[in-house]
Amino acid sequence: MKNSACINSTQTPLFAAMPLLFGLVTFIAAPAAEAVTIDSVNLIQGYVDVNQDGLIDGADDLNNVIFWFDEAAPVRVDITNGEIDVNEGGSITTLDDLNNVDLNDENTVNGVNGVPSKNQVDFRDGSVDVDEDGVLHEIGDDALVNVQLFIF
Ligand SMILES: [Ca+2]
Ligand SMILES: [Ca+2]
Ligand SMILES: [Ca+2]
Repeated sequence: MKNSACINSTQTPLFAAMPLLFGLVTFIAAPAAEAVTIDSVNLIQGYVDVNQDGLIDGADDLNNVIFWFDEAAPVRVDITNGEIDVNEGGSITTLDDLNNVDLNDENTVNGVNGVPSKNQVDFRDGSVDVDEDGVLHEIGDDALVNVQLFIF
């Protein structure tokens, strides 16, 4: 008796939720081919904190990120464990360099939150040299908040 009562009580909400489920399936399936999403990340000591939890670890992965560099050409890269695999070779090496990458972030500017600002940075050995001084992993100088990434 107790079991059948449980089944009945779960069946009713499931039927009620069917139109919502079909709607979700349609929403997810339709735009997949041409979807372009924007993800907001933080840069910490030259590493990419993809999930913005303040830690750089195995959760900080993001594939098929598009960066523009030299204000002209786009390049597609992967982010793995917070480092940038520029040549998408599957590992981070000294070949993962890119000069004059254009980043847009919504950092605080003159005390106003959420103001988009443009930053030109270099990628060196898979890390982001935000102030382009050739010194990697600096605590203050190689950091940015709310960098907008384009994912294709
Ligand atoms: Ca993280
Ligand atoms: Ca690589
Ligand atoms: Ca630096």
